[in-house]
Amino acid sequence: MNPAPCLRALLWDVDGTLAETERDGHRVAFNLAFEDLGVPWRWGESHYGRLLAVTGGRERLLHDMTQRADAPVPAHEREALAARLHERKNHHYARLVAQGGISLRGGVEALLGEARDAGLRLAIATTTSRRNVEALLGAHLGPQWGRLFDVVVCGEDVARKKPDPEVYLRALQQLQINPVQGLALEDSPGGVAAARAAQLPVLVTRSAYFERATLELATAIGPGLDSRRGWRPALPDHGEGRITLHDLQQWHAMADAVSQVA
Ligand code: XBP
Ligand code: MG
Repeated sequence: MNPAPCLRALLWDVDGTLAETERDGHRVAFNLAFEDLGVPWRWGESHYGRLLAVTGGRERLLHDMTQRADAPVPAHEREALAARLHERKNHHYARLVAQGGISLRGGVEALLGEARDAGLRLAIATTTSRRNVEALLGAHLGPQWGRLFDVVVCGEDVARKKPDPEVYLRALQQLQINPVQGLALEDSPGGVAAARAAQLPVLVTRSAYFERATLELATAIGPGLDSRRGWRPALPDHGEGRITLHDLQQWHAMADAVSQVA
């Protein structure tokens, strides 16, 4: 049997994984954009949860329009309205984030720092717009946040968003590693599907909107990086505190054992 490949890179999803951005961030910002443009639609919390099955904010708007009798009928008018709403939404989202409205999830910053100090490479692999990533990470990690990440692949960089694997395949290509040397961190079924389709092992931190979602293909799944409790597979020791790089390395080695058996 080949020795287990060592973990060389962490590939981070953004929305739901780095931060709980959807309910109190993007959703609120979409509603402010509707208001700005005099559009009578408002997205409630549970309606927005259903809309998250569609990745990409512009795509989500277009999908919602297919269910609304008062949406413009010609396709080019829908596209134009979606583009204007999306631009306004991202403006409001950046403002909300800059005002401190959305924090990073517990354990995220510590694990990023620990991984970086240990010489791992870090990537962002998200279907959200680059502007939103800049707003979120700039607000929490400072203007030099980009130095922490070797690779940043966003929604604009791909032709097909998650669950398509393109965002992960691009990130792997830029990192110049094999998928078995990486570990994706995700929160949603679409994100897990994208990572797995790129042959990446994936760790899931459950987020508010995907608390009960079926996420069978995950290497490990738990409530968040801030606690070592409640994870599957269970960690061999049940020490207190946050999830550490050592924990990730243990799960990563198990993922490899599983894929070698399969
Ligand atoms: C989440 C998404 C995004 C955000 C909104 O991506 O699907 O569409 O909801 O951002 P991920 P945009 O979990 O991969 O980070 O409006 O910029 O699309
Ligand atoms: Mg996500």
